[in-house]
Amino acid sequence: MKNFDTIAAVSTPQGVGGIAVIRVSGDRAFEITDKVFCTKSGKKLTETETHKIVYGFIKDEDGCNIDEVLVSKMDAPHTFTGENVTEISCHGGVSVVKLVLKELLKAGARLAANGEFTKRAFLNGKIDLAQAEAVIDIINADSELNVYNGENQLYGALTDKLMAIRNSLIDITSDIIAVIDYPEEDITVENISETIEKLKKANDDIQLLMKSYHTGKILKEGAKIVIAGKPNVGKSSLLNALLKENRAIVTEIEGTTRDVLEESLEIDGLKVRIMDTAGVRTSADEVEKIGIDKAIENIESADLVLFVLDKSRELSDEDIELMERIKDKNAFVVLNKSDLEIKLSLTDIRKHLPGKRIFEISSKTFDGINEMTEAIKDKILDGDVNIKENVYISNERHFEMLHHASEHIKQAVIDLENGIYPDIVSIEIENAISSLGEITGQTVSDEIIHNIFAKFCLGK
Ligand SMILES: Nc1nc2c(ncn2[C@@H]2O[C@H](COP(=O)(O)OP(=O)(O)O)[C@@H](O)[C@H]2O)c(=O)[nH]1
Ligand SMILES: [Mg+2]
Repeated sequence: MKNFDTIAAVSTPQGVGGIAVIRVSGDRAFEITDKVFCTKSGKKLTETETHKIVYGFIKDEDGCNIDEVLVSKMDAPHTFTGENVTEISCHGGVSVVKLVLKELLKAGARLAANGEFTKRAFLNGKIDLAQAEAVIDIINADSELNVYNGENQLYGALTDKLMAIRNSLIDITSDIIAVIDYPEEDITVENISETIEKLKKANDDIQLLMKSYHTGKILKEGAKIVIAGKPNVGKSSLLNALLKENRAIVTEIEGTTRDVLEESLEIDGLKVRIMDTAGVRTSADEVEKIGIDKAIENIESADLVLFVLDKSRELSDEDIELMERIKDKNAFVVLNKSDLEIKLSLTDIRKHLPGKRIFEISSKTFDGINEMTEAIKDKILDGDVNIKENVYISNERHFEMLHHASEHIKQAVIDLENGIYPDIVSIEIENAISSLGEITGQTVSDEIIHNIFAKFCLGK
């Protein structure tokens, strides 16, 4: 454990609540807390067993009671920060909390900076950088599946995978260094092809992690689902049906929705961002035209398009034009108004959009909505049913570092195949190792560490 000063901060959110927790961490955590905390028996925290909860009062300098509290006493190193920690649970009023913290600061603690508790956990070797970043992800997660991903990363699932790759690269480097050190032991063709195979395997493992970034990003940011179709097919009604509330304005007047309306929704723990767009048609109205252009832009960048058709009307040129646009996109065909008489021919739709899944729904009676919602989730997660158990790259910094590592390994393979000197090859591999180390924090600069923890809020 490194020797830092003792810090304190409120770890629960600002505002009024039943209780609030103030955390104190550092060598002098017990001694400082003892200065402001009194128990009935007079027993000090310094004399209390570790990992016990003690009842008592926080008092000010004049000996007046500030609050009735419970203090958790935890000895280093079995704490979040790896240091001595006390956690004071007091009543969750804004002024009470302020007073308790003020007394702790007077008693010798320093107010913690943003993320300083987690930073200490990292600096004291309790967690690595990827795990520290998982703490931010868990705190910021706004969907259930994203919480699971953060927890898996926090418990080391990503670290373990990175370490395995890193260790294999270290083995390869030592093989190569042996060749450099003992050139008299000739490098055989078998040796080289074996090394190349090992490097390719390491690269495959990295590629697998990089591929998981697509899902990781969707878990974190939510998938973008765009509802598209010509006017009056029931796009806004579908948004409302999915949200189970009247969010978008629905009328029988064509061109009602002129802007893009975005709403978030959780499907079985998966966050999706659903956009209702202006109906695509040729319009003379300037404002509607802008809305239509935006709709088209959103169709282009969607993770999934819900292409809505009105089942009670025959296909029009506008429908067919839109079908052309979404033909090669990830899209479902949604035949809305299934409660009305059918005028649409499925064969015609299949002719224009072969292979696309077709759902028959009614935004009025909600028929078929649940089946479609489930299918949306499956489609977005690409049929992956083990989301809760797996770990997905969800951080752009991690993705970039994996990319660097992969490039260095690929270069090492090319060099070996071209008979380049082993010392040059080993530099490539070392660069790959150091890129992986930037994810876990083994080779990262102070500046990056600073930037990561600055993103935390106070008390974390
Ligand atoms: N019968 C029936 N009418 C619907 C259904 N969905 C929408 N509508 C009606 O169709 C009209 C256009 O709906 P709206 O959601 O504004 O369409 P948008 O222009 O595509 O957004 C409105 O009068 C809705 O009440 C449905 O499933 N069944
Ligand atoms: Mg609309």
